[in-house]
Amino acid sequence: MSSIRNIVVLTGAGVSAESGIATFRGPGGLWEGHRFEDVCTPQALTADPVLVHRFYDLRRAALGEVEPNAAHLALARLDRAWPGELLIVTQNVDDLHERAGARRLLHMHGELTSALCAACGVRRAWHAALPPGTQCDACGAAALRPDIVFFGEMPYAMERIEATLAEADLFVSIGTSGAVYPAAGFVQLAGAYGADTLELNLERSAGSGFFAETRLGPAGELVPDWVE
Ligand code: BV8
Repeated sequence: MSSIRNIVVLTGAGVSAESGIATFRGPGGLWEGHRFEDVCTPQALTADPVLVHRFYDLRRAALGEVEPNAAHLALARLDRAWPGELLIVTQNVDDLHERAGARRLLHMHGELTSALCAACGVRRAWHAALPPGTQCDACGAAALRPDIVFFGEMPYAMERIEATLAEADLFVSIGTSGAVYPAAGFVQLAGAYGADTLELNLERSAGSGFFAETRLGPAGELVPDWVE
C-alpha cells in the first residue's frame, strides 16, 4: 500500500455474519415471513408501525448477544494505525464497528442504537424497545421512529461519501452483495476517479465485475490478512 494515502472501506452484512448477525439475502433471508424490503419502507412504517418497530426492537435487543469479530477488530486496528485518510462507510445498522474501536466511521443507512424524531429530525441514542408513538423529548411530538434509512429514503451523508470517494486511492468493499444502491455504485464512482478497487466477500457479488481484484472467503480471515 505504498502510494496509497486515502482509503474508503464499504462494509455490508457479511462483515457481521461471523459475529452471528444474520445477513439479509442469505438462506432464510425472511423475517417472520416478511421480505426484508417489505418491512424496511416508509409505507410499511405507516401501514403497520407495530410490525416495523418490532423488527428493529428485536435486532436492537440482539446486539447485546453478539461481539465484534476479527474483521471488525482488524479494521479498527487499521483505523488507529493508518496515517493517511480513512473512512469506513458501513451499510450495517449494528454497533460492532464502534465496539471494535473504529472511529473514522459513518453509518449510511442509520443505526439500531439511535432513534429519530419524524417531526423535528432530532436523533438521540436509544438502546431499549421503541414503541410507536414514543414522545420526542426535544419537540414533544409522539413521533420517534427507528433511525434507519428505509428503501426510498435518502442515505445519510451522501455528499461527504461522494467527496471522499473522489479523493480515494483505494476503495475496499467487504461483505456486501452489491444489491442496493447507491452503495452498490460506489465502486464504479471510485474507479472512475482513479482509485484502485478491492472486494473481499464470501462469494462473487453483483458488483464483482467492477472490482480490479476480488478475494473470496470469510471476512474474519480475509480482512486481517489484508490489513496486516
Ligand atoms: C435511495 C437499513 C433515493 C435497514 C437498508 C424502486 C423503488 C424505491 C427505491 C428503489 C427502487 N429501485 C431501486 C431503488 C433504490 C433502492 C435499491 O437499491 N433497491 C434495490 C432492492 C434494487 N435504494 C434505496 O431505496 C436507497 N435510497 O435510493 O434513495 C432517493 C433520492 C432522492 C430523495 C430520496 C430518496 C436506500 C436503501 C437503504 C435501505 N436500507 N438497510 C436495515 O438494515 O434494516 S438496505 C440493506 O440491504 C443494507 O443496509 C444494505 O445496504 C443492503 C444490502 O445488504 P448487504 O449488506 O449487502 O447484505 P446481503 O445479505 O445482501 O449480502 C451479504 C453479503 O455478504 C453477501 O454477498 C454474502 O456473500 C456476504 N457474506 C456472507 N457471510 C460472509 C460474507 N462475506 C464475508 N464474510 C462472511 N462471513
